[in-house]
Amino acid sequence: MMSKHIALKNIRINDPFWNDVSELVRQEVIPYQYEALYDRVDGAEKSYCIENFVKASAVVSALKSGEEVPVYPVDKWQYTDDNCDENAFHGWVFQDSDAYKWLEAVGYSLSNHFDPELKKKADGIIDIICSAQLDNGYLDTLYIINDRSRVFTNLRDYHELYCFGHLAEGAVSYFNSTGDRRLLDAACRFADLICDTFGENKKRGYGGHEIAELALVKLYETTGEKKYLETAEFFVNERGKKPYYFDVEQGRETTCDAYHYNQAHRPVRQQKEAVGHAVRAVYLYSGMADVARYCDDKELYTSCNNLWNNIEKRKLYITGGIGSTVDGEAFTFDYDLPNDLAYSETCASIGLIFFARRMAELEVKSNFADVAERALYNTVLSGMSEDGKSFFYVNPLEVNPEASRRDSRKFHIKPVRQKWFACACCPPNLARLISSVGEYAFGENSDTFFVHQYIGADVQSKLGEIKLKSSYTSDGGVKIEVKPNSKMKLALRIPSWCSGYELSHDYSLKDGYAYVDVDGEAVITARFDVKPRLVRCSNRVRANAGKVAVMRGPFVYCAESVDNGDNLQMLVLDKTTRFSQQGEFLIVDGWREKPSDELYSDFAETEKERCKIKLHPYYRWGNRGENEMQIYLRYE
Ligand code: FUB
Ligand code: ZN
Repeated sequence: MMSKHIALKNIRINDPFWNDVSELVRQEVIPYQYEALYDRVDGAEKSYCIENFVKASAVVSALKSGEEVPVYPVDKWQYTDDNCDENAFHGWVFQDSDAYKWLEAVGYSLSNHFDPELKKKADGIIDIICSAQLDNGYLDTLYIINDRSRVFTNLRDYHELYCFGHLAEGAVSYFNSTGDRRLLDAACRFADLICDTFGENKKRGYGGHEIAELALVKLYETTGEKKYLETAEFFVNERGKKPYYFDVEQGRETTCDAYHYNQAHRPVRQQKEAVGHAVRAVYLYSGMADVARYCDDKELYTSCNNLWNNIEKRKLYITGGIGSTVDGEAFTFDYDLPNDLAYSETCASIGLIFFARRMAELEVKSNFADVAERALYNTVLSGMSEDGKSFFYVNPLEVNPEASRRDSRKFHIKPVRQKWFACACCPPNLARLISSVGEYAFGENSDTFFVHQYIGADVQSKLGEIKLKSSYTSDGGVKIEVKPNSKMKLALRIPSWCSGYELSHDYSLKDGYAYVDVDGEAVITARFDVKPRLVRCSNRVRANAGKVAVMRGPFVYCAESVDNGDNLQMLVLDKTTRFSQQGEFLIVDGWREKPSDELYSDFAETEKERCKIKLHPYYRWGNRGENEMQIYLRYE
């Protein structure tokens, strides 16, 4: 059964938990990131983002007036003050995308809460971006500033199609909330150039970092222009064919299987296992699901399902994180989920939520929204500090600050959130996801309104008015007032973690949703049992053998040394424990082993003493200074 999410302009979020988070994004994160785009944040790594657009705009003016424009190299991933001319492009090759993601977040935020000052700032950035676009529609500051003759010559490594994707997503968001077409027109002009450049009997390329696929579909949805969908379909279908385009563009022969990192090792319809760079993967799979939907492509849908199942059943951290290794920021192999080496990039969980929504729209089954919930309430939220001023890129499940400092295999594991990153993909991604969280919560089709996430909101559905009040995150309670236009169904997801629930009305269960018939105005209440529980991980996951995790509702909990002392590995949880709650903490009984300094000795039971173990929601960890953290604990 197909469905579609509800457009943000028809949703007013009104939720005790999410109001706080989205206000933090609106009042702290968005203004902070605006300053970061202009490199005005003390102590933060420089982004050069707006600076590049300004330089590109100067190049465009110079070209228009027939002036000679210098050429600089286009052979680096990161251009720094040390390795390039001061007038050349600076930053990472995908630096433009930070501005686009920020604009996308602003678009969503304005549709929830109109703020003329913020709109003025966004309009200023849009002016600069539009002035940096070449006459033929091309818009990527690296090549505009450094070398116009080299555009689209290295699709594998350089991110022109990726930056285009973010431009298009930002433009659609901004247009939908403000009606302002300028950025949308710029995105369409770039899209037109891309459609003219790539396809059958044209360049047979596709992006090394996917996203153009899903972005072209968004442009198609917004403008109705069929060629955008056709080019998205072309990118999806062309990917991984031999000879590999990434070899062709380098003038090399294809001699063996390669490009797993880019999910281009074989045609996507033959891919069953999620491989390579995790963010790229889930962005691609999201685009595949979009194309499967609009082209009614059953075979492609089967591939999406296979890839989804591989992630959900074999490669997903309990926190909704994906990507088990820093090496290529990538998936590894089935059941390989190390806690202390995890990559689990914030962007990857965000991309997983994109994929989940598209899968749920193709076929409403609760496992999609279950996974989205896992990612949302754990890895995504942990990506941002409580004051909205610092961020995690990597979201490990176990941290020892000394290891992060001294073991190069763990240098990517930061024990405290960072102010900003030169490669700042995650913070603006977080801002756009949180500002549009309503789009992931609800769906509709011709006769059913779906509640995927229990986020309090007033929703104008085409089926009627829905007012959802939620205390889901604290006591599992939900109240839904429905004013239907005519007979309809309300479908409520039964969270997979929930062993007991009550619903005020009769219902029938299908694929994890409770369907309630609504005929006339109704108030439906539900309560999901959110009592804390112990969660077991498959014993195929080596890192977690003999250990257990604690969850309450959608939240994963962790131990931090600030509450439990150092050496969290010496804690042992009493599996018969009764949990008690102390504010945001859960208290459980357990033992603390006495340290034993002798490296090896004859076996004897380890001495231990009774203790209370204090657990904190994972998403809030690391907000009280540098300290150890551990999700999985041993138990007896
Ligand atoms: O390559 C662009 C972005 O930078 C990726 O999505 C992230 O993983 C980071 O590598
Ligand atoms: Zn990221």
